Amino acid sequence: MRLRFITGNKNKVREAGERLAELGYEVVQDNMKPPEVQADTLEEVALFSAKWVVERSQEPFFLEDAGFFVDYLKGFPGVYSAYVFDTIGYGGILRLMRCKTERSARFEAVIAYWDGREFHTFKGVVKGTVSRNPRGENGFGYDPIFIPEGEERTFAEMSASEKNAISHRGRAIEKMVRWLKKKET
Ligand code: ITT
Repeated sequence: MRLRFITGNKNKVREAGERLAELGYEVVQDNMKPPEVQADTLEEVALFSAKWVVERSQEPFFLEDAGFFVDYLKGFPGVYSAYVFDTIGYGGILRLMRCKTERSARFEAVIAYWDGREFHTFKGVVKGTVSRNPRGENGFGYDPIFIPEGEERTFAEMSASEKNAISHRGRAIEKMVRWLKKKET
């Protein structure tokens, strides 16, 4: 079965595509560029974009909004992750965290799926810590500074499939697939 993924981010397509292929689905990227509203939660951001898409095309699709939440910074950059990445980058986050021992953080991803009639949301979370220095070449975004729980390597030091097996995105996708499979039977 084919799933339309509305995103401009090729890295997301690659990761979601690999995870979904393992689960028996094919991903097709659609770069419609829906606007992203500034809101308090990833759910609100995802649903705002998803509603904009449905006003233009009613075919089933999913999109995803993700964020990096640092506890010491009271959840910042969170819903501002894309803007912060494009401005101060992960180097800016490391500077804000210099000499801090409280380094817990998490990634969250919220998928909004439109089945042609209504929306369904699926959330994935991965907890971990902010590294002292950036490490690794794989992945994208904040991956070089995030060490998932139970690991010593950053996401950027892991292979795509290792990241996918435990990541916020991988987990949100698994939930969506579980729901899709149930719907099919
Ligand atoms: P869309 O077109 O799908 O919206 P985007 O790149 O704007 O793509 P988001 O707003 O969901 O994506 O993501 C916010 C930022 O969080 C993004 O710019 C990345 O830098 C970062 N990010 C998202 N997922 C990540 C991941 O798996 N690993 C590292 N950083 C990630």
